[in-house]
Amino acid sequence: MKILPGQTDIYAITDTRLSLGRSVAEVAAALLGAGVRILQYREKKLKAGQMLEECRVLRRLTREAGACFIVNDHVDIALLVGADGVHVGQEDLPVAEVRRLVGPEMLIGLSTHSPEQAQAAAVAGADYIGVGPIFPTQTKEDVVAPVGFSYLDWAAKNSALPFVAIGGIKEHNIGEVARHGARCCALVSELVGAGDIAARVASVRRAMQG
Ligand code: 3NM
Repeated sequence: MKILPGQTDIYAITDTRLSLGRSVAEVAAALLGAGVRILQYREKKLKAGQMLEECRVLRRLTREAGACFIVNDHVDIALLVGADGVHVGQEDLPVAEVRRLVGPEMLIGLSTHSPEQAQAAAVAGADYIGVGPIFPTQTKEDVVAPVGFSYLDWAAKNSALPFVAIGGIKEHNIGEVARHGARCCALVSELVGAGDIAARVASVRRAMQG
């Protein structure tokens, strides 16, 4: 089901390496059971065949939960499993070319790190953007320097597209991110690395509101 950042508060992203030995299916089921409505599959170190199998499972789980399923980077896998969207970075296939492959319906998300990139994303036809990294993060390799709140403040005022704040967002700082205008936050390690994922989703949500 297509759901955009801004229509929901939490955007969860998988990373099996941070999941305390649990499978991606187990983690996804816990996140969806806790009411997460956008789930992105992001596994950087696996072979395409294994990614396809895992994405088939996550597609079924997200469909049953009425959630939105996004695949990171791999347009081919997104198409094969009938994902709701694909998310790309600045150095992946350009958004306009991804659009030619996926057609008009599939959501395209683009990671951006500056106002210039946000404006270009809108021109290129992205449906939403990532705004980050807000804080330092260990989760993404080759990540750019944190943009702090300056780019987030710009996005909150000026972004033509729905946006999701990302990068180092935790229960203890998400309230501040929300106060800077983020209506949707993406979290990786804080959610998939929690012993009790349902409890963590609930406490993160409370912290975001309050
Ligand atoms: N993209 P965590 S930061 C996947 O700035 C990703 O575009 C980023 O992981 C960006 O919540 C990031 O564990 C990693 O810090 C976020």
